[in-house]
Amino acid sequence: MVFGGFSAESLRDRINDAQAKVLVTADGGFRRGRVVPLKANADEALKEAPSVERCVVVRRGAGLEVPVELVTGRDFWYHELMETASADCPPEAMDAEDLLYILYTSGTTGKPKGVVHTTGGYMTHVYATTKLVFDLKEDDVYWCTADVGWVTGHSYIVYGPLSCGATVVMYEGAPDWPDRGRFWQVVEKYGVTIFYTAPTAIRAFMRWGTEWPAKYDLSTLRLLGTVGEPINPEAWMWYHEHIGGGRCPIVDTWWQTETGGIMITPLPGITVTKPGSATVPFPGISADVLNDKGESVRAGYLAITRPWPGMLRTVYGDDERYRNQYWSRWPGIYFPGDGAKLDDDGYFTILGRVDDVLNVAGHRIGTMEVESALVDHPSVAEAAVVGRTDEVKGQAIAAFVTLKEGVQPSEELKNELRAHVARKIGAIARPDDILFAADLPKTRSGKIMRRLLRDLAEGRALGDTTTLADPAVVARLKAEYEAKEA
Ligand code: 7RM
Repeated sequence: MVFGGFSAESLRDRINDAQAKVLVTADGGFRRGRVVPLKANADEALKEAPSVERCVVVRRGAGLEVPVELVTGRDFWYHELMETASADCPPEAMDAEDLLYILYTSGTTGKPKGVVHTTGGYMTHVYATTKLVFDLKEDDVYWCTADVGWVTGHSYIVYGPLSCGATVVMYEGAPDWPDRGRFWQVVEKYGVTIFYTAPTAIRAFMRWGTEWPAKYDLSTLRLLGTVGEPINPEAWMWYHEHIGGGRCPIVDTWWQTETGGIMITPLPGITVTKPGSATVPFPGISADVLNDKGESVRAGYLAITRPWPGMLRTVYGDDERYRNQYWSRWPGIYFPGDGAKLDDDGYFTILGRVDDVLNVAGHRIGTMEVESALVDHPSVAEAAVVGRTDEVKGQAIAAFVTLKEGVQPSEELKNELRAHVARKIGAIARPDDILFAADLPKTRSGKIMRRLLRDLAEGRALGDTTTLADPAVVARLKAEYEAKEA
């Protein structure tokens, strides 16, 4: 499964890594009143994805007019195949450890990791967590606003709720189209009782003002959830009051593509919540906060100390990367890549990534992926990408770029580079800030000092600069960055 907003190149790379034989896509989809040409995008990817033998195209339906080219012998309309298919389709018996799906997620290198989930453990995990974390009952109407292309959609729109037999709202589109009341209109229309979304969305709703939710009847809601990034207490309180009417518990759920399902979360009616804390591990999950030596501490790295049913089984085709990335910091203990605090009550507060992975509006993006896309442009010599705090998105992408000899910096070039990244990866990775730099701050061994670039992007005082090869470089950059802000 690949997120529909990814570029043709991202799709192609994922197909090639997985050596997929069949691609299922649609003619198009809708977003903000526009048509997204999914099949045309897939065609672009298929030009360099020779493993694909067949492509099945779902007709999205009424109102969608998008030209589609079918390659004879390779491409088939789904509805035509179904006309002649037998109605009798016995389910295939699977081994618990058979591969269920591969989902790509960003890591610390330029190459996304193919996270492997299997049939038995994953489904057990998402079934149990959907039922207990969302306190799912027969007459609930459950809505998770994620896109099915991400893990939240896989686990908590598709596999979890459907294995529970839940009534699920699936929504295709944006939260502000045709207007900013869209989500609340949907809640009212379908009588949604359980609502699960991301903090970045809540912060956008806060900006848009309370008049939007106030227009609709939200009294059917009884439980709210968040996922994807830390939720600041202010957003938590706003969500509680203006969406939950002060009566709905909020479950702040911490987990990852790799964990398959929810790991740290309150249980409604059982766990006393604290705004900003994901609270305690789900029953059966063992978590701790450790330092480099593997000692329990109050602030350090989040660690999962025992295996769990939904854990990833490997990185597809790369067992070595799997071992190195997740199991090598401490023997036998899983390292998720997040920092965390633990308080006297055993409550966890997740502090965010401790590696070169950004979390932009709840989407995981590797700084190296964006850097690779930038240096792929003919005008770019070198690029360094860091995250900076953004009030709504959590993090924004700041890129420091040095240009090749003879290339002049300009506004047009900035826009071209932004568009280039969107074309290479997808619109979610488009840099917010681009700063042309004469040079990047490096250590004497030539490593780019991202720490200093982060300080610059955040407008903070610069940390220790004594290991720099040339301290003048960063002083110049600081002046340039401040000039840009002014
Ligand atoms: C489900 C999902 C995983 C990363 C993870 C964290 C961050 C997710 C929370 C959170 C604080 C939360 N999968 N994260 N949930 N941080 N509180 N409740 O998001 O693979 O795309 O991202 O997201 O940094 O490592 S993901």
